[in-house]
Amino acid sequence: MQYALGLGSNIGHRLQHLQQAINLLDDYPSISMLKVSRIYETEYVGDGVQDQYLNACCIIETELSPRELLTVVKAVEQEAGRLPDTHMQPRVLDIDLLLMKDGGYSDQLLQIPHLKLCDRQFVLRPLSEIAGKWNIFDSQLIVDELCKSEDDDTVQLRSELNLVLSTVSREAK
Ligand code: PH2
Ligand code: MG
Ligand code: MG
Repeated sequence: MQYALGLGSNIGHRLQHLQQAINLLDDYPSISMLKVSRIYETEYVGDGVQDQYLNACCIIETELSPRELLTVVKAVEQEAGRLPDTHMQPRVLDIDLLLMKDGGYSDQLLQIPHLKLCDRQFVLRPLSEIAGKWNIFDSQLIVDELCKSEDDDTVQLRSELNLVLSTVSREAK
């Protein structure tokens, strides 16, 4: 099963936190990191005022169920130094389950597609680079159709920043 994940950070060394997320997920035994987007500097969306985020997306391959994967990403957020109860507050690392390549999932705790995916350009911009043709489950839309790349200066490509995929760990798998 392929999942698209969203990564965000707006505290401290943001790039390092995103890279740590990529490394920890890729190192996880039953997860393979397939694709990583470029990095965007994005204005905070939500109530109140917060510092800007760095946002990126990645695609992983795994046999983990959505709930099992949620447990893993929560552990990765914690390992990167995220404090508990920081929902909608500034955080060191946020990892969201955005989309499944073929399907969706819903229970009381978790919904895929992510409920706010369709109106968040800070997610759609990086996501369209690596999953532009993916279907938004239960709708007729694909990611590219929701992504408004032009004229949105709240989401800026930081082309000088890059997330690295470790070839060593990939070849060993
Ligand atoms: N995440 C949020 C709320 N607002 N804004 C930006 N720019 N980037 C985010 O990752 C983000 C946000 C809740 O998860
Ligand atoms: Mg989030
Ligand atoms: Mg989250």
